[in-house]
Amino acid sequence: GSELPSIDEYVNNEIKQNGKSDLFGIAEGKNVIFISAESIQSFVIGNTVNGQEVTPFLNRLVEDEDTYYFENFYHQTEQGKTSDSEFLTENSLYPLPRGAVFYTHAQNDYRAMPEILGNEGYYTTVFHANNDSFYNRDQMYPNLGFDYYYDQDAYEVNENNSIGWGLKDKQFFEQSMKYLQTLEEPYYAKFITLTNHFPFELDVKDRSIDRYDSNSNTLNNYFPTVRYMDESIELFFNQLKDAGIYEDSIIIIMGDHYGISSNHNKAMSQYLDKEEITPYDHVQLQRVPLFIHIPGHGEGEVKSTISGQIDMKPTILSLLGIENDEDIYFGNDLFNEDRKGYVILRNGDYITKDYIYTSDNCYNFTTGELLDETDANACFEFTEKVNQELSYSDDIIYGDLFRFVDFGEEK
Ligand code: GP9
Ligand code: MN
Repeated sequence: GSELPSIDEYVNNEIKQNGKSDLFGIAEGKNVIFISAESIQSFVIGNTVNGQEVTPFLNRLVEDEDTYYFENFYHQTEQGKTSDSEFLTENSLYPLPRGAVFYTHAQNDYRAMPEILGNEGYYTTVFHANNDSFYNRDQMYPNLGFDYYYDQDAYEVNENNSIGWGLKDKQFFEQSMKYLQTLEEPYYAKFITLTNHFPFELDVKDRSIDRYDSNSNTLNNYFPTVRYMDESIELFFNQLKDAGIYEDSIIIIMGDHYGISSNHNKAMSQYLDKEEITPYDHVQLQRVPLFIHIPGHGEGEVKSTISGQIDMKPTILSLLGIENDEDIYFGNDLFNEDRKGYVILRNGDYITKDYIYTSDNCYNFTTGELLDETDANACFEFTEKVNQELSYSDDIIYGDLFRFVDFGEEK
């Protein structure tokens, strides 16, 4: 493995951006309400099933003048699924190629966003109606600097208000409000939804749209549960407005990882009206929605920036006007034009504005066309950087390298 000084040098030269974005500090002192949206993929946004919109609320949010919607935003998770997406978001480091870093490296030193925010006077907390030891969160959250975790014990859960993995999302948001209203501002509050989880079970009375019709029950069931989540988030927005929290907050909604695996490619190709799901299509299906909603901002738009979960920490800190120059991380501020120009999936695939690299092939990003060897050369040039970046991130975790650095904060 590498030593920290060489990693630091690499990050300074290759990853860190020059200057600040125009949005630096635009949300200074505001609450951050972060919704980790279970298993939602971008292909449902703006799409229909049986002639009905799948996500009417989120579709309106895409168009909202206070929202930035990122249409080329990729999840970068592996086996640790939700916990990997949390790890990426809080640390701007990659999760591990195997297993869940939340389980295997929960005792490491990190320099996570909750800790940084805590040093800036923020109260930091997670809301999620599951057992606190699931994914080792009871160990990992305090280590990442979270002040408190409202786990399943904070909620009234019974047979009527739960399905599948537990408390239904509408109940989850509603029951969270009484806690949210007592938090000292400013706060960073992460809400992790649960209902839109494989195998996408939902009571008939909670289904606002019909299931799809294909050979995959998983895909068929997916649409009504995605719609249910869309409605839950809409209700939550209304509750935030009613409670007077909305104006003092920015609201971020991010998909955590895919919901429909490649086992369902046949049904997926039917739904998307394609002959087959190519390796290119498979990579494009790893896009998850990212909404950054800044009440009163008025300048929101749809962004095509090639981006991923690794970018969340630098982006949020920049919006809040927090300098973090000494830190070591692998993402970029989404609103700063000076970006490294590629996003890496955890299996080594990567995406640039021109290319998609997957299983030793390169495709034209826009057309999906497979490139021959000559045309692919410019694409293959990224491979070395990509592997270097992943292995540096892994070295930090395997070697617990941050225990050797004082990032200048008080502990
Ligand atoms: C578990 C929930 C779902 O608490 O976050 O985890 P997943 O199976 O999606 O990784
Ligand atoms: Mn998940």
